[in-house]
Amino acid sequence: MKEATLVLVKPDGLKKSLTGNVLTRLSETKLEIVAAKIVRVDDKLAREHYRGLSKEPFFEELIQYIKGELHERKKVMAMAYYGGGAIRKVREIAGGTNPEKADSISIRGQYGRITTKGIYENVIHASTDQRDAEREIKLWFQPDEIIVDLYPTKATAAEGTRQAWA
Ligand code: IDP
Ligand code: MG
Repeated sequence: MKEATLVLVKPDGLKKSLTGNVLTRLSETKLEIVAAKIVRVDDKLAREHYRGLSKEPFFEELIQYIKGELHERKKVMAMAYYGGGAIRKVREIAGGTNPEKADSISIRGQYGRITTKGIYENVIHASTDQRDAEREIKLWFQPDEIIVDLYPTKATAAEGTRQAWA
């Protein structure tokens, strides 16, 4: 079954010019990129994206990290990848959460690091399961920014957008 997954190149990945490397590695999956953009992450988006981790001791640092406050460019690249087994395939190439423990040929194993302050700079985000993927893609993208119909939408009168997530 075809499914979609959210991929973020995090601020450390952009600062280190790793976008090309990440895209090349992900092209091994033969999945299709169906949405892509560069985003300046505000506090609301950061907290909503990582809301499941709000009780973790590293939460505030994580919010700072994803907003780009630890890297000079405050930006993230957001993409949706689409195809059979997309979530698992991308997670596999991304590697484990802890970049020091991640498979050494995974993206996180190759390019990630733990800072002296203990922040896991692990280059990319990848959705964990279908529920997370849907929640995250709807958070980062509007329906008309994605070239396939992933989830139900409704018409909207809001200025500038024709469709909203149902
Ligand atoms: P995931 O990104 O592999 O799905 P999550 O547990 O969802 O891992 O955590 C989200 C992000 O929070 C991680 O990618 C990493 O940047 C950060 N993080 C997770 N666990 C730790 C930790 O123990 N210390 C510091 N940062 C962490
Ligand atoms: Mg996660």
